[in-house]
Amino acid sequence: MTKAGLRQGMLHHLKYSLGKDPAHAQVRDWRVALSLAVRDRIVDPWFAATRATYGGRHKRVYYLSMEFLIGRLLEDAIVNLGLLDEAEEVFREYDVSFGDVLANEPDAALGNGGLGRLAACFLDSLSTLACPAYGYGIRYEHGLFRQRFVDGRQVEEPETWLSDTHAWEFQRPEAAFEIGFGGEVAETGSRALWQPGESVIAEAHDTPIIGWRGNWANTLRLWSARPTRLFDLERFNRGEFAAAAEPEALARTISRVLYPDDTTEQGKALRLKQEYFFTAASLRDILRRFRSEYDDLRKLPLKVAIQLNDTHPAIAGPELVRLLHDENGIDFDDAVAIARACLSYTNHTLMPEALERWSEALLGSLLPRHMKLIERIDDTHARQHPDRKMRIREDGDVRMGELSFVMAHKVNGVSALHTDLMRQTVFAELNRLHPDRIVNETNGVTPRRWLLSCNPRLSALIDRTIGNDWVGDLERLSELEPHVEDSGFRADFAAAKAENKAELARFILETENIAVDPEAMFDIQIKRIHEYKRQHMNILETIALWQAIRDNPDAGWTPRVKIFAGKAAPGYVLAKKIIHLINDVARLVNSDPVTSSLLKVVFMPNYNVTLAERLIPAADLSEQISTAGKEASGTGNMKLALNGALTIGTRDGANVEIRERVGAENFFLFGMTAPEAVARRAVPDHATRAIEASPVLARAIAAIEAGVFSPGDPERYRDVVENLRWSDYFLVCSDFDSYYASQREADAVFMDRDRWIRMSVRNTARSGWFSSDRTIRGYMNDIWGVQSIV
Ligand code: GPQ
Repeated sequence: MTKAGLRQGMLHHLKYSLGKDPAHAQVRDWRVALSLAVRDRIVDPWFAATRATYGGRHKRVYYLSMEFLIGRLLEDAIVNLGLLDEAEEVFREYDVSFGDVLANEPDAALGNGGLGRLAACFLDSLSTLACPAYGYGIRYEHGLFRQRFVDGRQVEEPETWLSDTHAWEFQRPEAAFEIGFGGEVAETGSRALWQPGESVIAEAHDTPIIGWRGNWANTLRLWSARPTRLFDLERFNRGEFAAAAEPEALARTISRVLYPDDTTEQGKALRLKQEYFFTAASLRDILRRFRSEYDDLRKLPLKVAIQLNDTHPAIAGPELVRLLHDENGIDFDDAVAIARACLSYTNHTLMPEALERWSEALLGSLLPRHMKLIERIDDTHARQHPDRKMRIREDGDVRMGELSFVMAHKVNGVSALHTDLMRQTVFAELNRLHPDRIVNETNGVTPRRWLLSCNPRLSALIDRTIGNDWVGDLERLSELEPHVEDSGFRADFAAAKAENKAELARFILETENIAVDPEAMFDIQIKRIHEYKRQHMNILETIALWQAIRDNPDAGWTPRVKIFAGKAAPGYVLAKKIIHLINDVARLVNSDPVTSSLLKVVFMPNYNVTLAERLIPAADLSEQISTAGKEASGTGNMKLALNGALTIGTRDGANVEIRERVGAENFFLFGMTAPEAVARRAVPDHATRAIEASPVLARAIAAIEAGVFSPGDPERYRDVVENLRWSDYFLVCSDFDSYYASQREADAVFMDRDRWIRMSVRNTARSGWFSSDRTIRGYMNDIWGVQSIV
């Protein structure tokens, strides 16, 4: 593919798809024309991949996920096709800013956070590894809300990624299935047949996902809902115009918006409808494809591996049993065995409030046949294991984690620690009954987006130093290690970081109107706002630091810029309070002339994939400070370490494995271990005791209580403070001193610039294992039983 070819393709689309000539083209026109030209280049490898899969009668992987946090796709596709230089040159010819063209693409936020972004990284790796796979999800009309701050408070606005031309997808009106809800179950003899009371049509939209080097493309198939009957003409003709459009509006509600929760369960009937909607459509599609090639449904597990990304698609178990048993006459026990051999389940949290449960009443009314099948699955399993104490059904609820476990042949956790805790806690009994079922697959991130594209300066240095094979084989980064002794290399490494920081400083000035010192330590915490992630511990430490600097401004402090970004679930009052507090602290601290050259606090609004791509390459310090035992894995921790940030972190999730790999001496560890945290929580008054024992913490809390950050409104943070003092489930107070001390250690090391850079290089050089290519290989071998096609 040459520059001329790309130019020609783009001009063709500008003219024939958009009806514009170059002289009048706007940035959007260029962006869409380029996207279509790039998409054209993907179609051939995409077809070839499909043909190779059919031709070789290969097993396929189906990744079912409520969320795919894909972000922008254009640069990724260009990079994977190796067309970056060509595209840049073409735009230079037309005097159009390539950066502006890329920035014109809407950020597709079809996910909340880590879980959705993991699914997106997996898509990239599945294609890179030439693993025949489909991603299945929902084509939300509105993705995750847009976040703004009004007087420091989070305000949510609808997001409209589709209104600005999404150039990647192919609509497939022919790939449509009718999905039913409610109604009755008719039992005739031993057979049961479900007659739904209402139904909607699930319509497919396909986005091809090209892998690194452009050799293989898989499909992301997203379902949108439309009514079975578009429009009630009779009512319209009677003059009932709004009523005539009602069936349409109702049906479309199902794929209207992404639920904005992250690690909290949202028990809404619509959510359950969404879950069944996309799961049922995907299973029908999977069976249709299987049947087009094979006729014996009993052989399904030989050709089909279905991965459930958390319990959101857990209804796949009973639905597949229903399809096999009710609709195809396969004996119930066999149907269960076949379904189980196809299905596997990934758990992403142990937090009880995040484990999905649906009431039997709701399930029974929305999915009456499935409810009966769940009872039968539960009873059969209980009969097979008479010593079992727990059941899938409990207190009138169906526990979706238990259901998923029972219906899966493999269940995986997402870091070594998390998987161990799964075995010991939520799934202890099931693990005893099925000791081989739980496996670990530590998360990973795609090096294409999270190093090559987002950090061109560091990538270029790595290329110059060890060649570019690392992009498809991230462990090759270890070849950087010997260069840590080369002062020229260290200087270049430091320069790349410095330029990234200067660029971010300019962006912060432009967008937030805050001047930050690019030489200061950029200390970054970016993730959803949640008590367990402890952004409030970070802001308490910030307050304590500010107070300490004011006490003695000339004590040789390490200048810091504290950067926060992240969204709070709209209904999560305390998380929103934490945002408000951070913004209040920022306002006061940033205007304090005493500390202004030493400390700045910036909360960047509307955290999304695009913003992450800006922040991560500029980070010096990565905040991974969750209460031990609570963060299943984390993936931001991996992205930041890969880009040379040093971690300040607890022994939680994948932090443990990051520390093992980068070396304890290159990691700022603090805080209790998971078992220590459990023990500490049992100590009466643990928080009050910790506050009493820590004058630094007590003073920081006192300042909040006195209204220092909320002048005239000292009550504003009463609930935050009361929670810390009297409950503090997440042990902010008990971990505070250890955290504060670790921060001061980071200060000291940062002053020794050469030492910091050596540590930073080692973080990059030793993070290669955290590639999602490695993770996907693990799933292929341990869970799916599929191989790369070469
Ligand atoms: N995670 Cl249960 C989410 O992003 N959303 C969720 O609803 C649940 C989990 C995260 C989890 O908190 C992180 O520790 C993981 O790294 C991530 O999933 C991917 O496994």
